[in-house]
Amino acid sequence: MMNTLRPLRLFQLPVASTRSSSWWAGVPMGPPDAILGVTEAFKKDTNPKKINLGVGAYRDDQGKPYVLPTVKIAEERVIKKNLDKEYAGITGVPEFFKAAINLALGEGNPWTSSGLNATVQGISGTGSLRIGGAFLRRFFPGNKDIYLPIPTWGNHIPLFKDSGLNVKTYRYYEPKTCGFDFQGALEDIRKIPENSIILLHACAHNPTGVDPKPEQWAEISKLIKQKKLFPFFDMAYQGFASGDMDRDAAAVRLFLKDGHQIGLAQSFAKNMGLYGERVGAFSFICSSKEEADKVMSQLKIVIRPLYSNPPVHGARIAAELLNDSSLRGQWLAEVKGMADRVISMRNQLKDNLKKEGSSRNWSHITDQIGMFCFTGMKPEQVEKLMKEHSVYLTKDGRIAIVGITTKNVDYLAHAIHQVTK
Ligand code: IK2
Repeated sequence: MMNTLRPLRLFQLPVASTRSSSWWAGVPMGPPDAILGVTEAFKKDTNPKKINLGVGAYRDDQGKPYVLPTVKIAEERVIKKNLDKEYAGITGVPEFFKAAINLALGEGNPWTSSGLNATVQGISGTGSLRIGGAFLRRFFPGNKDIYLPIPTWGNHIPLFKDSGLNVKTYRYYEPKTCGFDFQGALEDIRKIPENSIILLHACAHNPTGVDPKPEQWAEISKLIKQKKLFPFFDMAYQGFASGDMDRDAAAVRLFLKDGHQIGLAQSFAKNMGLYGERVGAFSFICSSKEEADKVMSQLKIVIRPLYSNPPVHGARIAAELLNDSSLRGQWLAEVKGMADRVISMRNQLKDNLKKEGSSRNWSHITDQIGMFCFTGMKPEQVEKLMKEHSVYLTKDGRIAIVGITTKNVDYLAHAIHQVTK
């Protein structure tokens, strides 16, 4: 005889009587994240040759996540100190955020030495940008419009919208040359109404890998000054572009020398490999110490209801690294090593495409800088690359060069040639 008894449910969930009575019935399904969604698709692929060039996270030449040796040493030192786990202040770990802004502006720089900076620890680059966005929403005396380059890091748009700013754009990238659209950028910046905010990638522009040349930066700075715009720098890749911290911070320092007051978000995700530790800083450089003190007091009021105070562990590691001159020297060499590996992978990819017989001009692979290359591949070519070759990247044709290794570069060049020939 068939047993008609239902299995006994020990933990029965309360069931809403009708669908529409649920609080969340009206919540629509959201799309996967444009960048992190690529990793989800990659994980599901069973092809042993698969390559993930979606997210910008550095891999060593074995394709493995890389913990910098100096970060390991710094972390061991932090652990040996046997510190307590009390809350940091609202602004974070002072030894960290003071060293962070000096790394950006240079040791002994006139701005921090005169107390003109209001600097706080942020939750990596994203959280630091968000602090800036929230503060500008509340206090920016202009029109609350922020102009972003097209294209820009995908998260900038929702981040500034959610901060309550009006997101607008200016031309930046020229698809025909896969390079910087200098004239387009100048034309658009000229049209921006006075007293607006303009977002600038300090170096290694994401997603294009295209940066203005020093003389172009000089002209952009002059124009932004003339137009009375507020420059907000996002510096997520200091050291990662050229391997040299000072060179990568040149645009930020040039703007300050030109007399701008700036906003600056810093991330230590890439240059220290502290991705998940969420280490960053946000600063305003003000016109007087008194003004900086007032701004600082309001930054605390912005942060307190957001997350109260930031996590301490990663910031302590970064502080150890930045404040010990010998460890710092070793760290700088490691950053240079990462940047050099990226440059070497760019060269190998370009050479292998040539060997494959590609007649296309791939010089932008080596002209562009930083973690990413904006290949110029069309969405249908990207689709084919993923479906037929298991090479994963974002739909805009961006590849994270940091995911290329000496072992997969041949396969990658072959796959790119197949979809672009
Ligand atoms: N700003 C820019 C320009 C960034 O590129 C990033 C990091 N993006 O990395 C992910 C990717 O594009 O694949 C950030 C800010 C913020 O990074 P984080 O919050 O990790 O420091």
